[in-house]
Amino acid sequence: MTEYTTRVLEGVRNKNAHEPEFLQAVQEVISTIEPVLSAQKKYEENCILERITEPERTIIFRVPWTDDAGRIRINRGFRVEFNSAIGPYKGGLRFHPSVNLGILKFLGFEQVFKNSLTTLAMGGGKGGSDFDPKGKSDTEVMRFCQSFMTELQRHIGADTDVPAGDIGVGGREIGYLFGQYKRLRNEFTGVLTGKALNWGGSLIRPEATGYGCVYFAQNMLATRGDDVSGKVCTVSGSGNVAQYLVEKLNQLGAKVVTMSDSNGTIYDPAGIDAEKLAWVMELKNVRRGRIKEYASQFTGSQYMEGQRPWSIPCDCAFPCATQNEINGEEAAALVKNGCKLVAEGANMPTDLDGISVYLNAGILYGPAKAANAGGVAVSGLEMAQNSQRLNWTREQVDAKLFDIMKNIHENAYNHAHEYCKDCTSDFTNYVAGANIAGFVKVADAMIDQGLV
Ligand code: NDP
Ligand code: 2IT
Repeated sequence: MTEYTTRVLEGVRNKNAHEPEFLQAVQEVISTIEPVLSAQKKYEENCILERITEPERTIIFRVPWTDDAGRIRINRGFRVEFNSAIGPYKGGLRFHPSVNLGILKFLGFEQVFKNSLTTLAMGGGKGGSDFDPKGKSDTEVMRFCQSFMTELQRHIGADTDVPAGDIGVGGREIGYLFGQYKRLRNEFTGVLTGKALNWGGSLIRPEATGYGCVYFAQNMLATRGDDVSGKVCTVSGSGNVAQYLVEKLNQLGAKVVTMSDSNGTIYDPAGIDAEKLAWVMELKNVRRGRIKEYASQFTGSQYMEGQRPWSIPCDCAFPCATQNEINGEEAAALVKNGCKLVAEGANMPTDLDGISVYLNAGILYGPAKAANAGGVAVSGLEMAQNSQRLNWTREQVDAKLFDIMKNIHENAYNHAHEYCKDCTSDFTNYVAGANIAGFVKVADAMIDQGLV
């Protein structure tokens, strides 16, 4: 660490001591972009690190609603508008009981660099609530969303801040949120992404994060003359990202042997093929059931209560559930069992120890802000279609997503090889490459726009 980065990190730690996930995300970025900070003094002279680690604006609000029994419930709502140097704030909303300011600041901070990598004009933001949609009726979810949007609407807009989905926020929630925005503002605009196709959504948006993550993995494998066909893959999660990631892996001839939820993991050595995946989609999206039921449905599979998938031997691992779901020991187990690639569909699923394990082992490691950027990239394409009042075809959007992921890989690869001493003809430090590439674009825009 240099004097500058040590000082900034110390300051961030002092100011945000009670936000461990935010500190983790900041430490990962600051410790890897040092080569560019040393080469280009303008960033230090303009106090870019001090500024980029402070959200431009944080909104915290009360969300009152009534449940089906008529009882009054109160949740806390948030929107962290982190950085608008390269475009309107853009990023998802998370509804989960674990949500707090520190978690949304980590997600908003990551989003700044991720959105920069997409090549589209989007700043970074994130929001959500400690509301738990599990076990709630549709009408309860609707009343909650309406109350949440009643406050949020005064802070967002198609050219200001454009939220989308994340954990616990899918098509149903985006629908209720959009309906309330339109009612209060009397405007039909692209203020949210992830909309349904019949009222302004984009084809491929639901698929985009999962598909994009597999495209990124393919690009990494290609640097070693390899591809995913025939690979045994472990996947965590069974939500939006995991489902479409499994779909794409199946299409490309890989075999996926695990999926999970917050209660446990199912292991199916025969592979979760297209037919079984269709059953999982119905289970999770329509019946809103638990992954445990898979083991009773499909013989030869087993349910591992309270366990994550990382002890199962695989060639490639795709964490698609949540932050810090792979620690140092689990990363070491993956490597020991022969895993050659980790591509992150979730945000910050590997902790700092786990990342060191991957880098020391020299495996192909695609960090979240590069590997899962396909979701927000297609959100950017949804915004473009809304502005044009036109809809592109499935093939057009998928081709653009494919090119964007190729571009992100190339950009991260080139920045890694330009700046990082540990890169060789056979090893690329994509963590540093993605962080540096994402940082430079935002930092230069901040300098251009003066001290704001
Ligand atoms: P969903 O709500 O659709 O699915 C989340 C999945 O992760 C569920 O299987 C859920 O299990 C599991 N999960 C959630 N929290 C935990 C936890 N604390 N421990 C273990 N498992 C958990 O969300 P998404 O698929 O949209 O999001 C998954 C990840 O991908 C998140 O990290 C998100 O930030 C990231 N991401 C999402 C994008 C998108 O476009 N949706 C874009 C880029 C990243 P359960 O049902 O038990 O809660
Ligand atoms: O983490 C993410 O990139 C998302 N949840 C998607 C954000 C978006 O605006 O589509």
